[in-house]
Amino acid sequence: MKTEEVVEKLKQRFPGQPEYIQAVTAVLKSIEDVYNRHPEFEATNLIERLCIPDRILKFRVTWVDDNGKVQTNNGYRIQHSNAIGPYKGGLRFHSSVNESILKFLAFEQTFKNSLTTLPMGGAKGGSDFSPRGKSNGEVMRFCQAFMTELWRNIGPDTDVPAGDIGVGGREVGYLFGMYKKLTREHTGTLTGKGLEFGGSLIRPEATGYGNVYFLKHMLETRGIELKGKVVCVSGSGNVAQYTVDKLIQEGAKVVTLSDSNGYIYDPDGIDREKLNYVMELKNLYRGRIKEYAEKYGVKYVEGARPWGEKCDIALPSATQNEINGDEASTLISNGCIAVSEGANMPSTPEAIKVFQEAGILYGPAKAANAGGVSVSGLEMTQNAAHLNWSSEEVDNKLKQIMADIHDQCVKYGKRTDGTVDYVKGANVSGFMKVAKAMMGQGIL
Ligand code: NDP
Ligand code: 2IT
Repeated sequence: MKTEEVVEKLKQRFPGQPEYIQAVTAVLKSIEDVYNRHPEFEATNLIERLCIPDRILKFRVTWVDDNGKVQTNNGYRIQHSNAIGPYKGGLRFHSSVNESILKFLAFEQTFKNSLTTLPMGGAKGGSDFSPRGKSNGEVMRFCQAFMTELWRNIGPDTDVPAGDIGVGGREVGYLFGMYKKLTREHTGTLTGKGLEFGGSLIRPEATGYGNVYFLKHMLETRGIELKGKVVCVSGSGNVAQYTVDKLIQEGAKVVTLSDSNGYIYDPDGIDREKLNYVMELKNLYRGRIKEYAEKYGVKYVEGARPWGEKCDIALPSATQNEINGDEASTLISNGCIAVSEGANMPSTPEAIKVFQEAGILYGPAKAANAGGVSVSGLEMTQNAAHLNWSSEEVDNKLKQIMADIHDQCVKYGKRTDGTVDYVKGANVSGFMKVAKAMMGQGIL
């Protein structure tokens, strides 16, 4: 297998899908050596079977807005691979959603889920509908309409959707409600549910907490403490909020947050009271991060990302390709020693190159943000067993999973000089399990 040849063929077969090609290229580059040591993989064209999703569902979602106008959106579910378990992955509701973005996310999810040590395949879905600026009623009607199409294709042992950008507890609740009504079954077919109807404690916190646990393991390899470090976080949604929460507990100082309009810089650090304000602002009033700057009298920069601010650690937690090569260079020249990805594919290939050449600690998304889907897996287990675990129990399992993921990265990514290539480690480890599972099940 030659990465360039495989990628060229995929580009021609699937034109106009840059994010998908970007994600595939990055993974193939790091697994090429290992793949070519297994001729049995090539003999079954494992690489194409791995890169091309099992199935793409695309449907129209029709709903009525508050003015009585009939609206339509595109709905999707990409079932990438169920080699190691039922399809599993989030739903994204955002105006930018298209097939390329969901294909990259479903592809990445397959390797991420493999890394979690839990039996989950990979999937992603969503819509170009954005909940931003919509009323509760509109969001509910949209979710219900979306589910009237999706429900036949999912199930607790078939495909288990969850949240992602634009899909939080509110949306999962409405989606689950309609699923339950259509199937007349109360099963764990979505994760991220409310605590009263099958949700797991610690699921809202899991991605942000998990990223900080992973970061701490990376820092430990160099004997560096998190306490007292200055951190730039981007985004201000679910992942960003609980990243800040854990960083406050750890005694680090978070100086930035952002949304798609701009970022705030708070030199005194975001403390518990300010974080509570952000959570209320974003989750209850669905306001803009600019309002933080007005309330606390700090700097707000419209239309920019926070990477120009001086920090020791950067935790991108908003969206794909949010750190480019120039921004990565600025981070390095400002003294940044670690980047750990809460968002999926937030660093461009140029940015990753800059981080790796600088020799800083760089934790790629599929390892660093795997805590979210891991606790989703734990939610599935609790639902299947009809029981609930305590916060402490779930958090301890999450800590163990993040430690195991770090161990796998070290095992497969250790360089001859003793440092760890986390990109290679995560990709090779995730890939090997999926590849072996595929080989064991025949040509499908
Ligand atoms: P939310 O919808 O809760 O928050 C997303 C945040 O990112 C918002 O602040 C949003 O700003 C900002 N954002 C979204 N799109 C853009 C954009 N194009 N440019 C700049 N800012 C943007 O989503 P999550 O916190 O759940 O997800 C954040 C990231 O983490 C995503 O990459 C997601 O795939 C990833 N992730 C999420 C997991 C989870 O469990 N939720 C698990 C693993 C990864 P605005 O309000 O202006 O749109
Ligand atoms: O990208 C991700 O891992 C998620 N959005 C979470 C998926 C899940 O099934 O919990």
